[in-house]
Amino acid sequence: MSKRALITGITGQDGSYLAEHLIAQGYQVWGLIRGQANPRRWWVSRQLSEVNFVDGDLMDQSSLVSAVDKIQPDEVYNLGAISFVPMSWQQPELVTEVNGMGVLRMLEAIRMVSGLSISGITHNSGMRFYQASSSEMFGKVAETPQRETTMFHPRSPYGVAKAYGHYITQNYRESYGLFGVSGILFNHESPRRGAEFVTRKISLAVARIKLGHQDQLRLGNLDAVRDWGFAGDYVRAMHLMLQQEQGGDYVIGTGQMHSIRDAARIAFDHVDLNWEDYVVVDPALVRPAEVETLCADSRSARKALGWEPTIDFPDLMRMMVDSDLRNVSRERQYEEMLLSTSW
Ligand code: NAP
Ligand code: G4F
Repeated sequence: MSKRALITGITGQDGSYLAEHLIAQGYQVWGLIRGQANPRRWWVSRQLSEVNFVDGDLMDQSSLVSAVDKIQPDEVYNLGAISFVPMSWQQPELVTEVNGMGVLRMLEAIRMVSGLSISGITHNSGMRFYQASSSEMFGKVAETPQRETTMFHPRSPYGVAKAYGHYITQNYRESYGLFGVSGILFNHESPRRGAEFVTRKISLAVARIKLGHQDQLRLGNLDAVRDWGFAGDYVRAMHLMLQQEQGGDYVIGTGQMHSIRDAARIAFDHVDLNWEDYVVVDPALVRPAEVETLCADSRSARKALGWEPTIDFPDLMRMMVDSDLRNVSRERQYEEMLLSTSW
């Protein structure tokens, strides 16, 4: 019998890489999909025809109970969230509902369906749960690098909601003996990254500028520093965390720090352009409270999981620029075809 996995956030960057990885490991993969006609469902089906879908929303408790009851998953990966940090100042209540309360709702669905109760603590049995915690919880960092025991000081409503999700996962582990894991993942990127995040915003702009579709790139704080890795590497770590003997917390990152300025320089260099000729600082893109630096100390996770990243940041940026050069030139060819067609 193959193992069954339920993934929330299947239409996102990590959901797609994780689904691919689990299918390759022989899993039957189910993706929770929300909305009446989610347009990204089509994209996932085209990329991964083996993925099964079940309707549900992290805002809706009964839909999560139905999904868990129907699938009876061995492993639940809760990746669904509003993941763009600036949105959490614009819609703090919604972000808290999805990213914070959504975790509680998923834990409750697992507890109800698998019959866990306080009086009958059963250790490490039943469904295993992965929560997508975030380095954004460290915020105004108490020490560098950050590890599992570093104090949290979130700087955005997003970070605060993620901290709630993190603690409630720990609490269900301690209260009900649920096999719950929090992966405290540092920034991870890929050609599938949303265009609102800074690395993809840069790679897309570099491709468009190189191919003559754009003439400048507007960015916010160039001095912010992140520990960026490749999403394909990080989903392997998620899976490994659920294969351990017991639940726990794991910090995952590369331990390498780069600034936004470095990211722009690497990407423009790759197409033989000078970043300073194109990047414009736009104060409107600077955040009300910034996370200035992040850097992971993932020694404990590497030792426990036997995990290592395979792609460094300069290669990752170059991979993303190459992919966007292909995307932009395909779009251009399509536009030219449309223009040249006489209907
Ligand atoms: P992403 O690309 O933005 O994907 C987010 C996913 O969440 C989408 O599939 C979206 O589905 C889904 N979602 C949004 N609202 C939902 C709701 N109400 N109910 C159910 N699903 C909902 O994010 P990602 O980069 O893959 O990140 C995955 C998870 O890891 C997120 O929880 C994120 O906060 C966390 N994380 C990410 C990073 C990183 O660097 N990427 C680092 C640390 C933690 P729709 O198609 O329906 O919108
Ligand atoms: O790419 P970002 O938007 O990612 P951010 O805020 O670090 O959040 C990502 O990583 C978190 C893990 O630490 C996840 F939990 C979260 O879901 C998400 O995946 O911004 C990175 C940095 C920030 O300091 C920001 O101020 O880039 C700076 N930045 C400068 N100019 C910009 C821009 N960010 C964006 N998105 N757009 C800009 O123009």
